[in-house]
Amino acid sequence: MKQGRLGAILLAAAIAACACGSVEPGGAPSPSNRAGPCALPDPPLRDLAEGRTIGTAYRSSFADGDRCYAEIAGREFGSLTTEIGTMTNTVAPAAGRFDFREADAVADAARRNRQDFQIHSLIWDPLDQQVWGVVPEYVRALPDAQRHRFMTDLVTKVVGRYAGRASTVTVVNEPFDQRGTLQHNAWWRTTSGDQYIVDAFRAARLAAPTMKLYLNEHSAETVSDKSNALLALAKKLRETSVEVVVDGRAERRPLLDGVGFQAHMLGGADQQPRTEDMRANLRRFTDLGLDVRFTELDVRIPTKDGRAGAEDLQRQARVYATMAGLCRQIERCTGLTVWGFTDERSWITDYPATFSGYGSANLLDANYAAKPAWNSLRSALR
Ligand code: 9MR
Repeated sequence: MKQGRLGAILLAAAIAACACGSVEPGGAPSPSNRAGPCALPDPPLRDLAEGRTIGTAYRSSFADGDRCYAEIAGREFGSLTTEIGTMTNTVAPAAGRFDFREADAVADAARRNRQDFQIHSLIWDPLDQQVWGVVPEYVRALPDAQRHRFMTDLVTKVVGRYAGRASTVTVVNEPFDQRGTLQHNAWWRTTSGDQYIVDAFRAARLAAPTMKLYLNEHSAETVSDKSNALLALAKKLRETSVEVVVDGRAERRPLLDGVGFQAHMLGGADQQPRTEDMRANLRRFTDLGLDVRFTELDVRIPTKDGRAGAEDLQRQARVYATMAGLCRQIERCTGLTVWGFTDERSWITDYPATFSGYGSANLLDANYAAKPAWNSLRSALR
């Protein structure tokens, strides 16, 4: 929903009248003051998930002029993840120029709210979404060896900058196609094989030895050709180690700590994978001593003129609860990150052509009111 001038005036009036739990400048949000348009039931979501972090993707530009976005993100979630802040085109928009404003803004918001900070999708080149320009043209134009050097430098710079601030980084995102073949993208072409992945992880480990390093993939929640390939790569990275210095002592650490399963789920009738199938798949990864996490959870459902029906909203609520319940059952599941929390600000509604006939994927509606999914997720975490 785009804000017109009238919308902006109404929003400003709502903010002026808003008595909702306030985020003091430089302070943590107050969960006790929960009246007003940004209110949600007590206790905050982040307090329900014992031993696990329930986080959200975050964009600082969404927070500007939208008090409920900033307030709910700060109050309800235990972690903030850069939605775009650590993408190549955001941090390295032009040759020789780095721009950390967005990533710093997310890190600062997390610090103010006493949240975990996670960085995301460093080495990623989505072949099916080249229009997004995640890998800028000047990077594509580099000869392979120079692009490889650029890649390791980028990882070193970004991970090094947030060492001690970010708990976690998804170093490589979506390396495989659906058949489990490595995508022949701009990063792959630097080594014509999986060596670029090993090199990116090595650079990350050296830049921040104690940061949790994750490999991230979509549509790999159940056993499939793709998740088989992901498992083999995860095993290789887990079995490869590098010498680092931690607390003044030299030690060897494996290149991989965890695997992120994006969990962009579908909530239409008969569209959900069986929980047992997901559990069996995730166990294969935790058996390697790896953590797992749902890193981009959302559940898109059929919509007509942007509206979802009651049955689909209920089914969506069950999918969110299933994913939370599944994570609770798996000891090494560190939690989940929702890929946005309101239908007002969601990549699903931002790109309607990609998900024609689907939408309404988030926990709160476009007015920040709780959908059935919000309540079912809370119940599943208790
Ligand atoms: O949600 C993100 C969207 O706003 C950006 O335009 C896009 C390109 O930077 O990236 C989206 O996030 C993606 C994530 O980083 C990786 N998995 C798929 C997500 C949705 O495309």
